[in-house]
Amino acid sequence: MIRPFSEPIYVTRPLLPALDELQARLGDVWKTQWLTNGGEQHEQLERAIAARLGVEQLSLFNNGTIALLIAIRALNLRGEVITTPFTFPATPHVLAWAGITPVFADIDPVRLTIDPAHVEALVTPKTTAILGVHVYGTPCDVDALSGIAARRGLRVVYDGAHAFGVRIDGRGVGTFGDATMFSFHATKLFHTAEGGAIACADAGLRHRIERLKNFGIAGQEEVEGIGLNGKMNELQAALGMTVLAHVDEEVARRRELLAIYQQRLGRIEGLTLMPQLPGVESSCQYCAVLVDHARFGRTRDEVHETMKTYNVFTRKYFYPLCSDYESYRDLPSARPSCLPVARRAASQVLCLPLYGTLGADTVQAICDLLLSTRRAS
Ligand code: T4K
Repeated sequence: MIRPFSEPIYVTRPLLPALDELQARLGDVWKTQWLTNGGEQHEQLERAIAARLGVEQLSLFNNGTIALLIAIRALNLRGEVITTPFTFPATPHVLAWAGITPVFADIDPVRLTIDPAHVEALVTPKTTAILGVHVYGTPCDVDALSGIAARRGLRVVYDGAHAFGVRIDGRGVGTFGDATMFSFHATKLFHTAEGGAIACADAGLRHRIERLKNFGIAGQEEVEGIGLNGKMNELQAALGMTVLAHVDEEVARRRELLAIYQQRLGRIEGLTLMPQLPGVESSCQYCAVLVDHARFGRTRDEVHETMKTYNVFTRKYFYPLCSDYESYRDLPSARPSCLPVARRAASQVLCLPLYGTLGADTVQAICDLLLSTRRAS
């Protein structure tokens, strides 16, 4: 018999190093009396993350959303940008905040990322860029997207909120396209409670990004461009340095747990786990499973609700589709008939609990519970 868990099990929990490790770093911050505007912790973290991600230029931010907003501004994107509806609201919202119309393209049925086969037909004279999302850390088809961009004279920007540490054939995912955003929110593999970064290859772009994230200030008596405040502070950076020291252990634990999910659920009729693409090193950010009602015997929503009654809080990342939000649903590209693959994914997806402190036994019990939902009447 399956019993409810005594404590709630969430989709994720933040990596929290021992408090004294953080205290030691905070002691250093206190000594400097320097709390923000690019202090020592910030500098250390920026260097450490650039090295870790294998990117040339990296700029830290107070969160991923502002980072993406600033990158879009620094690239001077306008008009229309082709993006995916299968994402967190931040992705289309930054476009809309920048006065850009998001144009939704359908997604690839395996990767669940923007489908290059649908992108080209959506290009118009107003299109300035493609904004892909590496959903759950599965990279977009970066080669196909850069091919389209080169042919049509477009920029490519990636929302890599889930893709910390992802590599494609050994190359950091942040080296593809013109710029890539990473999120360091508490729910991410690597985090600074709230935080983010933009990676890019072009030093000139980095310079514009740095300026725009600090109000456009070029000197004490000079302001260039209409900037915002996107700075990461020293407390966030100190937390980041402490967390970074433990990311490898966290990834190793998550890999073990993902292997259990794979072994227990990988061959079950009606369940599809996200693919491990050849040559791709994963971020182990989420454990997403697609539940096919006809073949599994239960809908995704039934599984979600049943698991909740056992104290397991799975999440429907990403339902509803962004194209169904009130702000976007009247756009021509938001028509449901244009986005059949994304609609199916949004109706089937469930993110299962995945974090380093989740025990292997708990994952086994979560699998027992999920599989038992088939038999429950
Ligand atoms: N692009 C994409 C593709 C994204 O997924 C995101 C963010 C962004 C852009 C924007 O990046 P940021 O501006 O956030 O840097 C969470 C996160 O808040 C959000 O960052 C993330 N994606 C999204 C996928 O998940 P919610 O509304 O689901 O969070 P919440 O508060 O329900 O947390 C989920 C679970 O995590 C909780 O049930 C328990 C656990 N949790 C959460 C927090 C905040 C903790 O254990 N401790 C915590 O401190 O959005």
